[in-house]
Amino acid sequence: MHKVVFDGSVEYVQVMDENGNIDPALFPKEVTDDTILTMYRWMSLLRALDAKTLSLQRQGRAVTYAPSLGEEATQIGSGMAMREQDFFVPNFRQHGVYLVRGFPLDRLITYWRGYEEGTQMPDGFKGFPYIVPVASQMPHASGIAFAQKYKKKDAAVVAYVGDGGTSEGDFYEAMNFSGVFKSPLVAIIENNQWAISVPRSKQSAAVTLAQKGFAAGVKCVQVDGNDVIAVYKTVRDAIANAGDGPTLIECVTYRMSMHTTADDPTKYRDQAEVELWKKRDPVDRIRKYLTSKGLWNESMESKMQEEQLKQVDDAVELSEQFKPDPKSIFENVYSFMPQTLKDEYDDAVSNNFWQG
Ligand SMILES: Cc1ncc(C[n+]2csc(CCOP(=O)(O)OP(=O)(O)O)c2C)c(N)n1
Ligand SMILES: [Mg+2]
Repeated sequence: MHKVVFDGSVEYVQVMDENGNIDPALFPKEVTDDTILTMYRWMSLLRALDAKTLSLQRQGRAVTYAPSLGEEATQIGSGMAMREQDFFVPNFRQHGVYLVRGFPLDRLITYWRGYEEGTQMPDGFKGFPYIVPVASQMPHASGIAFAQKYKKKDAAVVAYVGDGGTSEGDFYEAMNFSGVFKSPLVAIIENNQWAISVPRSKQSAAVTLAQKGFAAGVKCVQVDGNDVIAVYKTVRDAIANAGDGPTLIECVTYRMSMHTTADDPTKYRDQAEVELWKKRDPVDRIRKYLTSKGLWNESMESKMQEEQLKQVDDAVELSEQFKPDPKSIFENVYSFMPQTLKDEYDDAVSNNFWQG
C-alpha cells in the first residue's frame, strides 16, 4: 500500500497591500477607523522611541539597543490583538508590544541605558522581561501556557522568536510540548530576514518558517508582517482558538536597521535589498490608507510627531533621574544571601565600593 498520510500547506494572509488597498473579504468587522488610527499612533510612537534610543546610545547615554525599525506592524498588530488576561513573552526586540500593553516608556529606556531594574515588571503586568539568550524564552512560554490550561484560566500566551531563533532546540522543544498538551500558546516568528549577519536563505531550507509547526502538530500560518491589520486579525483568531491548542504564526517583515548598536549591516548586506523593503514600509502603508480615506493629513501628522517627540523626551528625562542602588547586584540572586556572597557584600560596604 502506498498513500499520503500527511499533506500540509501554509496559508499566507494579507489584508492591506503595499499601497494601502484593502481586501474587503478579509477585513475584520470589529476594526474601525479609530482602531486603525490607534494602530498608526502606536507604530509612530515606536518609531520615535527607536530613533531616540539609538541616538542616546550614540551619545553614550545608553549602553546598547536593538532597533525595531521596519517591524512595527508585527509588534503593534499582535500587541493590540491580545486581551487583558493574555501574557506575552518577548525576546529582546518587542518594544512595541510593551508599549501597547501599557508598560511605562521611561522604564524601557532605563533598561537600554543598562539597568535591569527597567524591566522589573509592575505588579500584575502580564508580560515578561526582555530575554537575550536566543529562543530560551520559548520553553518558558510553553510552560506558562500549559499552566494556564492546567489552572483552567481563560488566558493565552503570546511568545516571540526571531527567524534565527527557530533553528534552536529550545524552539522545537517548546512547539512539541505545546502541541502534545494543546497548550494555549500563540508563537510568533518575527521573521525580519536576518539573524545578525545570517540571512534567512542560510537559516533554513524550508520554504516557510511557519511550517516548522507541522512536525509538532501545531497549526501554522504565514502573514504579511508589515500589514498591521493582517497581523492583528491572525493573532486575534489564534488567541480566540487557543483553547483548542497552539498556533505558530510567521510574520514576514524586515529589519530595516542594524541588529543592535554593536552591529554594522553595511558590512554584509546589500543596500538594494533595504531599498526594496522600504517600499513595503509598514508605517507608510497605513499612513497612505488613512490619508486616502480622508482620516489623516499633514497637519495631523506634524502635530502627532511633535507630541510624540515630547512624550519620548519626557520619558528620557524621567529615566535619567533613576538612580540604581549598587547593592542590588547582590540581591535577588538567591532567595537568601549565602555566606560567600555576604562576605563580598560586607567587603564592598567596608571599602565604599560604590562611591567610586
Ligand atoms: C543562545 C544564543 N546564541 C547566540 C546569541 C547571540 N545572538 C544574539 S541575537 C542573535 C541572532 C538572533 O536572530 P533572530 O532570532 O533572527 O532575531 P533578531 O535579532 O533578528 O530579532 C544571536 C546569534 C545569543 N544571544 N544566544
Ligand atoms: Mg531575525
